[in-house]
Amino acid sequence: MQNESREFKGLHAYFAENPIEAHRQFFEPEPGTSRRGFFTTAGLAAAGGYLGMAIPFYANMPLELVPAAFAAEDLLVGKDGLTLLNDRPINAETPPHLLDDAITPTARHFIRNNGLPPDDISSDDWILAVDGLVERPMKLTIEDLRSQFEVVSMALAIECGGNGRAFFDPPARGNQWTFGAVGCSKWTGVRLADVLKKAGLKPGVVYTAHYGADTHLSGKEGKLPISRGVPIAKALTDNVLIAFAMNGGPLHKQNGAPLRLVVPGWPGSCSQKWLNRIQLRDRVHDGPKMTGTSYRVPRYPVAPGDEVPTEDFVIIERMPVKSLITAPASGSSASRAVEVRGHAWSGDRKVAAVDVSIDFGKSWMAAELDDPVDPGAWQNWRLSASFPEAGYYEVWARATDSAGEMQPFAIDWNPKGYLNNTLHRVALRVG
Ligand SMILES: Nc1nc2c(c(=O)[nH]1)N[C@H]1C(S)=C(S)[C@@H](COP(=O)(O)O)O[C@H]1N2
Ligand SMILES: [Mo]
Repeated sequence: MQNESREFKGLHAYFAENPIEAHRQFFEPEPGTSRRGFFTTAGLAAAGGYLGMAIPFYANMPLELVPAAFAAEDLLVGKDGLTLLNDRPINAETPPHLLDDAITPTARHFIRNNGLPPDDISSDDWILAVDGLVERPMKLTIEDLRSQFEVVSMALAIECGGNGRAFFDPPARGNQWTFGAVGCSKWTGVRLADVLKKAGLKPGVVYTAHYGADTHLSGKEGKLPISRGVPIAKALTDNVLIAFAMNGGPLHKQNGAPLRLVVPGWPGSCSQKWLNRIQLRDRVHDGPKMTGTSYRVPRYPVAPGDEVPTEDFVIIERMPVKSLITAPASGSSASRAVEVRGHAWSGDRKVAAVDVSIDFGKSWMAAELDDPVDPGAWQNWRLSASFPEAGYYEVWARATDSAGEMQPFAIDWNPKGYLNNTLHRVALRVG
């Protein structure tokens, strides 16, 4: 197996497909040496940072054994209960009932990586460059950010543009996110707007370009996994943060430590992790995953399965209105009286109402809905539901935003499986 074909494949998928070949690649002694264990030339490239040491009893390993160190728990250190969707790059979502907290704990914030996180994430010598169409290009340490700008803490929601992709039919390629590629942690950092104002915008600035220190799966020098940007007006909104802390502690390594952007309400891909450069441009940014069909949808409605010419795709900006039921857990049993709870959000807008149905949408009850704790945070809601008799029920939630936009019942299909804001249904056994 060539490196090329392994490029976009997780280790588990690789072992599952061809265990004997995978084992040979990883564990056979390098030809012409007596060296045993992990570091064959080919195995080294593939093993990357997974294990990082030799296996002295290599010779005893059954041929098809996948080392237990490759289990999900070891890839998801510091995370609690996330479902691993891919191990190379690491992608993991949070089951809805584990998103019940008003503010998402760091251990429950989902992970969406396009490449490999950098190894060196020490915050002391981290540098953020601000350049392009600015009067005063800057190179800032995290200490500079802390000392030269107002430090703010805000709860801000991040949702991946592909959240809900798993429910598209015909299916869309990519991570099969169900509900949990969303989170609302409390982020601490400085406003991007303040940093850009200090740098001084030159006339003609149209768009930002964000760069991070993660590396491409191919290992090719200088090849970026992702570099996206936002229109300058969005960048100057005062809830767009350059964050160096999360929920009062450090950023998690997989969530961009030591520095990231948080652009609430827009596809998560705008929120560059391991942030080391912001460039201002006189045109729409054209970095990897900014062009073609990435994070774009057809500019007109299409029927499921339609082919759409690439030039008819437009960049996704705000995320649509959506809600999540975090209690009760789907598939659980409950008594006749239950508190139904969850969150709702609508990019750049407020949610005006969340309605809940327990009778398959025949009637709806208005949930109690909190204001966002900060502009850009999701809104928490709750409702006491009582069920007339024992049996199978579904609890449905449907949010409506300040512009009257309401979650649809059926999926609005698009080729890449973005923006699925279909209402959330939870199965419940009332006993
Ligand atoms: N440098 C970098 N930034 C990135 C990504 C990435 O792969 N590399 N993924 C983006 C995508 S697609 C999403 S949805 C969010 C997810 O943030 P999280 O992993 O902290 O939940 O990070 C964004 N920022
Ligand atoms: Mo994403």
